[in-house]
Amino acid sequence: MLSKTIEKALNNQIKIEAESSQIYLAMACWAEVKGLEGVAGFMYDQSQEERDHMLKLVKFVNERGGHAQISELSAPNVTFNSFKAMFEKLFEHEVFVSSSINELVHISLQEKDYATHNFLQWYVAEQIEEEAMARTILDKINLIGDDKGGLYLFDRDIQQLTITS
Ligand code: OFO
Repeated sequence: MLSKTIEKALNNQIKIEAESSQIYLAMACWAEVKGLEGVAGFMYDQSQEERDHMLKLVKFVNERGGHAQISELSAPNVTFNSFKAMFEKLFEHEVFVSSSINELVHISLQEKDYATHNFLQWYVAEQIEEEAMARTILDKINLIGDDKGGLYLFDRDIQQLTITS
């Protein structure tokens, strides 16, 4: 059984994962209309992964005697100044998600909820991977700079960077 404190904290994370999915979906659309099919495909996959993260939390909350809340979401950014700016946002967002997961882990220990603590370890591991992937992408984008040919190759290769969860 979840305490009210844990239920509220998990529901907050459900909203964050849902917003992450929307943020990456908006990035996918922007990349697609800009003609970068590889980047768009990568962002569609990221968006789907975030939805899966959300659903995993939804099921956990409901199975543990709580009630998962499906709430209104903040509208994401739909345009970006550059691909570099877009991937900087992605990286910043993943760092934000990691800190939110860390806070959840902290609350689960305070509440002595070891089942939730155990459940959250999957998210801790996932965030390490996602931050690393976002950092790798940023490094590559920084190397490319404004080179159009580099961006073309990057668009071709980015799908291989997808880390499955
Ligand atoms: Fe990439 O954020 Fe979910 O966990």
